Amino acid sequence: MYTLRKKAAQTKARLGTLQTDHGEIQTPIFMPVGTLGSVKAVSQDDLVNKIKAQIILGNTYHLYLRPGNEIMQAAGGLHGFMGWDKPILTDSGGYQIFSLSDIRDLKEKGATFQSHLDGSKHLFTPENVVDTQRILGSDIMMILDECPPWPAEYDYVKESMGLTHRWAKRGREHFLKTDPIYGHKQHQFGIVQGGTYKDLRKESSEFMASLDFEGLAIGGLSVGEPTDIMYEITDFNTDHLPEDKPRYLMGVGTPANLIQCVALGIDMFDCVMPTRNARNGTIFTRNGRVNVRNAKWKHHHKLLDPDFPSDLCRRYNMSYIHHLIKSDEILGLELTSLHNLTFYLWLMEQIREQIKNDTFQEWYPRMMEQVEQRI
Ligand code: PRF
Repeated sequence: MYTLRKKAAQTKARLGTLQTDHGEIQTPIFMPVGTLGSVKAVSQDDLVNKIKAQIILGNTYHLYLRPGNEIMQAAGGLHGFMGWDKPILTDSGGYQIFSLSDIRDLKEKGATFQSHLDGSKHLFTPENVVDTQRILGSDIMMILDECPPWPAEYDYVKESMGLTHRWAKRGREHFLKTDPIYGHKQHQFGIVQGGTYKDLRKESSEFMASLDFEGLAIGGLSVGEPTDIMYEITDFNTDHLPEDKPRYLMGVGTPANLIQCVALGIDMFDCVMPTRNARNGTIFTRNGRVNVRNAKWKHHHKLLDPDFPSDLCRRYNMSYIHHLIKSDEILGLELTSLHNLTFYLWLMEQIREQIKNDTFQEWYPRMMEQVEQRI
């Protein structure tokens, strides 16, 4: 499904395309997070027409608990349910079980957990998360994995990685034995674990590559470790991944993280940061981060960045945006969410242009600094 179009000369940055039955995706790409079948505060029309999202992410854990597989199948999958006809990637639920559910019990068979909604008990296995993602009809599904916390002891991470590997093999076999439900092709990505231990990362990369997934993700990073360690492990990890498969760094990150990790050979990203921060009043711009709650904006009767292609930048003075966010007005959440995602997707487009024009190498260190300024 992946075609490598170009490799940058001085960095490990790559240009490529991902082919799905719901359309082609230009990489490197950022995927807006739509956990519950909705990118929070943003409509599907705005995702397509204003943000120019090429693919969005959904979560098996949430959608399995509510509305549940029966409703999802009756709707013809997540595409039909939410009225979205572009590509969708779904995470398996492994990570969310650990971050959200109450009691969990990890066994060879799978992960038992109690719903954060009503306390009901459920079992996710490597096989049944494939089945649920068949019902969701995502274009790309993820395997069930365990993401160890940071820091974690070597022996714990090694054992956890072993479990993820055995689950990966079962998940891949089940995927290859079963068929899509709705007539469009589905792809499955493996997830490399191994914490911050390089020998484990190497072993995990080689193991996941041996199962011949359509793509490979780097999991287990951005879980609290310092940024320089996240970069170091990402850099090491991409050296051990096959060139002809897309690489997806899960749950990353800030605008600077995206730029740096493209330079380290990553093709795909997702993160709640642009949408979650938008709701707290943090917006990202090409000139740095803005906290719109800051009193300094109260008297700023001007546009923030009139040439930037978001509604917030073009039409509304900062004093008004400050007022909306301070007053918890729904429009404030909509405008900041729309803006941040527009910025993230704009940034990825810039990155692709720079790689295309052989200017990425000179451009990226400057841009990393610029986007992390506080204004
Ligand atoms: N595994 C899965 N989803 C994830 C992660 C992971 O390790 C992360 C880690 N940053 C985010 N989302 N399945």
